[in-house]
Amino acid sequence: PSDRGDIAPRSFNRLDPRKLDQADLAEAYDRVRRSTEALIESLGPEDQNLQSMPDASPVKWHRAHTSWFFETFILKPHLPAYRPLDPGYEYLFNSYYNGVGRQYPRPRRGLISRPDQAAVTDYRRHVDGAIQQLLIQLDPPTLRQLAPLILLGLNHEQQHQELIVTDLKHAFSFNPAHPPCFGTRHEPSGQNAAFDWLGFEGGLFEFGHEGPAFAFDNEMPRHRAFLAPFELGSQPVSCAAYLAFMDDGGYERPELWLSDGWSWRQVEGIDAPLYWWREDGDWWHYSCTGARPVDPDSPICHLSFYEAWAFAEWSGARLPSELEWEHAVRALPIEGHFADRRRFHPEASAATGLTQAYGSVWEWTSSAYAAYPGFRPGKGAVGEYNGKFMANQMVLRGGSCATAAGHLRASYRNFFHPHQRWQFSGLRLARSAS
Ligand code: AVJ
Ligand code: FE
Repeated sequence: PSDRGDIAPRSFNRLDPRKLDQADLAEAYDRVRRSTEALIESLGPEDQNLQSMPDASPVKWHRAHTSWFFETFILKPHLPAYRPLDPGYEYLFNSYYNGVGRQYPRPRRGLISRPDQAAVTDYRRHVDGAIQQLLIQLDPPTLRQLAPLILLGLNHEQQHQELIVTDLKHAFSFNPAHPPCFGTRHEPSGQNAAFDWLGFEGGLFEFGHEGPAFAFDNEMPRHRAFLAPFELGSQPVSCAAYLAFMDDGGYERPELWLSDGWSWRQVEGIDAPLYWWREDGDWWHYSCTGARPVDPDSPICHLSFYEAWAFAEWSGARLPSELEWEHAVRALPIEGHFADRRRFHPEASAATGLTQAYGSVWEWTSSAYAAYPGFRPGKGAVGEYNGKFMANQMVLRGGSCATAAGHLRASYRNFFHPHQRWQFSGLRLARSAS
């Protein structure tokens, strides 16, 4: 299957970018770009233009914007002979980089029928050709300098692969026929091992990314922090546990909720996870493979931070801090249920110990998304990538069933606003050791 490009390369994110030669970079680039196209292979032009809410973007826009990223940050500054395919794309496909210029308003991206799907495919090919040309032309020292930026472009594309899945799932959920959007197989999920509490000793530990391999700037600098002894749930919270919270009036009891969460629940009329509905007394949900009965053993997902927090409160526990999470998973291999399994829905796991830390569902933490001590965003427009979002969002850890394999690591910090729940977001319980 590797010739279809649908298995994401695992290695380039684990190596020192300065040790990647021209052929390594060309291969990594080619495989990541082709894996985007393999993901959307079965989608038609109408599918690719849907935008269901201001937070989400059309598939077609994601395909163009990821190309724009390479064009803006690599081709225009570093390939003198580069000619943009269309000068208007600079404005149209700029997401949020004020240092590059003004941007077409995000909530109206679904109104752009032209460039059409075929024109966006041409744009991707144009950029791909120019990148491959740049890789051939540059001398090895210049290539070594550019390699971190190329890896940023590839990791950016992997992030947008996940957004393609979550954004189109959101759009398709409005279709009363519940057509499948992604995922080639649906299998019964099996049973979980028994839930367990796992203990961790406290102490002074190091956090954040270390070493030469790729990481985003928000995972640095590496720094020390103190943890009190704590315990973590052995597995992500299951649908069965969440149903018990719902049956116990979890959505009707303000004492379980944060004030902002309770207001959000009331204003939005929230009484179940996103994509859930009741049919003849049973809970169903829209999954990427279509309408399914809720499976009690699979991890709960599509929760907001507010719902995760209320559930933890109801359980007599709490959410882990992002540093507790990082410390607990540090020694684990980076394996799990990622997008390469093409299931696009979390499943039960019979494994014991600390399970499903990576993949399956993003885990909300109690940590506000903020700069690590000494953090400085990079210079220039590309410095807007992560740093300027460090207010009013919460950190999620571990990746999901829609994250590209090879994209994650222990120090990886995802972030969303506390009310947002269209990502594959769930939780794992924590408690302070007595
Ligand atoms: C880290 C997932 C919150 O969705 O804006 C995409 C990823 N950054 N392009 C986002 C991202 C730049 C980012 N999240
Ligand atoms: Fe982006």
